[in-house]
Amino acid sequence: MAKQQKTIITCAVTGAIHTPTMSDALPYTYDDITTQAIAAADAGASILHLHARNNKTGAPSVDIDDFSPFLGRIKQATDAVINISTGGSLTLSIQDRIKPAKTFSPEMCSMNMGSMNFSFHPLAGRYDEWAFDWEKDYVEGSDGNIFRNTFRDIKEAAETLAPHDIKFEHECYDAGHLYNLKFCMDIGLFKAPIFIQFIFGILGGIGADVDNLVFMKRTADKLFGDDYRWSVLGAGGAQMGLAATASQMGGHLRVGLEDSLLISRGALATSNAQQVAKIRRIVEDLGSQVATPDEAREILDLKGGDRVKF
Ligand code: KMH
Ligand code: ZN
Repeated sequence: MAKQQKTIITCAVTGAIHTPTMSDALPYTYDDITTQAIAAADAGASILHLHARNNKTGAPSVDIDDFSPFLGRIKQATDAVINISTGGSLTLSIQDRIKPAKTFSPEMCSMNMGSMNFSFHPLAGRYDEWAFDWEKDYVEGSDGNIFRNTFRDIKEAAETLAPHDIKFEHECYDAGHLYNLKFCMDIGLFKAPIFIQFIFGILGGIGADVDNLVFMKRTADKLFGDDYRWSVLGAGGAQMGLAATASQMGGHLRVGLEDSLLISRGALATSNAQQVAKIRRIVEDLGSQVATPDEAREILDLKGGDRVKF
């Protein structure tokens, strides 16, 4: 019988969607991002997907100086694969967004596969008071966001980062993004095995249900055959259910406070590690095993933690 593949847990620690008002658990200082990332790795995450934020206000940042204070500390304390976002701040140019990956040459970074509406403005209605000045406008104003990832942007990002031998987490928010990815592979921008993150439940992308997961997986099978590995991210309350379903379907999964602030419907998570521990327990209870960082490196064909620049 074929050996069962282990499940890779990615933890997306802070992101650029949620704001400090929404949860006391959302890490944004350098120290909190460091501590929570290490705890998430200890709990079973073999990949840490990282964004930076302003240390004082929690505003999303792509400033190199906002990454440096935590990248080295996380690397020293864990063996986890570091994945640096090239997505966001969502409204910045691709040139600004890829600077952290270009500077630090991590084992992985995100690569968003299409332009889209990307909004979380409905969240604004839940809060009367905000901890920081920037938050209200940022959240409310996201109804005017275009998350720009044109073919030209993707080409520029891929070509700029190619010398770094970084494995991309291809963020696909809808079926068209899979076709964009196929086109980019056909013109030689990305080589197999590619790693696709199927994303469900972002306002602007495909909805969060199992039917859509099966559809995205079937479409990817058709386009990429054996040339891809895959993982699932469900936004908000869909996070745990879709993650568990993905592991049962032979895929990998992503949790973390970037994607959901909840531990169960209606209850805020106390930390990233709490979400990782929960999904690990579910995966193991259902008879699968979670991958160690080195197993994740093997499954995804990564360059190795000794070839990063931080
Ligand atoms: N926030 C997620 C829905 C990125 O960092 O490039 C997608 C994401 C994008 O993680
Ligand atoms: Zn991200």
